[in-house]
Amino acid sequence: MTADEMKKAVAMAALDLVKPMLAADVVIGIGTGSTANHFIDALKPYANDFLGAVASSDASAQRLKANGVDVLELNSAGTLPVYVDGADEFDPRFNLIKGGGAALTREKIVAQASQQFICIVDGSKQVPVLGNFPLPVEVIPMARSLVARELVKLGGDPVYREGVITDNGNVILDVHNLSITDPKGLEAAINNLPGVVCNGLFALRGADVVLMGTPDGVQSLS
Ligand code: ABF
Repeated sequence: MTADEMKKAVAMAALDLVKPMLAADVVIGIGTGSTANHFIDALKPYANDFLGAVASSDASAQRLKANGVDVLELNSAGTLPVYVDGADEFDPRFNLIKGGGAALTREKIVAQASQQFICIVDGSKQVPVLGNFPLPVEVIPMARSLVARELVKLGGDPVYREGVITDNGNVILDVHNLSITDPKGLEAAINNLPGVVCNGLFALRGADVVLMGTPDGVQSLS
C-alpha cells in the first residue's frame, strides 16, 4: 500500500464511524490536508444526508462545496458531534502536532467545538515523543521577531515559514529541535506569549480516536 492508499483507507474507516451520526439537523467538523481531503471526497454520496459541515480552512470549504456539502459558519452551528482531521505527529497519549498546512488556528477552534475528535493518519505520523516535526506557531506579523526570541528561550529553533500567510492574515514560525515531554505545559506556555495566536500542539484538547493506516490495514486506537 502506498501512503496515499493508507490515507484513503483511514478516511473510509472514519466515514464508517461518522455515518451513523448523520441526520438532517447534524453539522460535522472537517479538517485540512491530504488525508482530510480523502474524507471530504468519501462524503460526497452522503452530502444530502446531513445539514452540512464546518471547515477548518478555505481550501477544505471549497472542496466540500464542490462535493455538494453545505458549509456553515461555526457561530451558527453550535457544538458539533464530531471533528475529523489529520495530524503531522501523534504520541501514545494522542497528543498531536498539527499545522503543517498552516490551518492550525481554525483546526483548534473546530476541535474544541466538537464532542469527538477522530484523527486520521498514516503510520508515519506515530512517534514516542512529539517534536521531530517542527512545531508550527501562528503569530501576528508585527510580533514575529519578539515571539521567535521567546521560543528560543523555550529551547526551540524557530524558522519563519517564508511566503505563507494564514487564512487569518498571520505568519507561521516552525519551531525545530524540540523534544516535547510535557505537551500540555508547552502548549500553554506558548499560548501565553504575546503575539501568538495559536500553536500546533493539540494536547489540552487532543484526539479521542486515532485511525492509523498501516500496510496491514487500518488500526483503530482509543
Ligand atoms: C492538517 O493537515 C494539519 O494539521 C496537518 O498539518 C496536515 C496533515 O496533512 P496530511 O493529511 O496531508 O498528512 O490535518
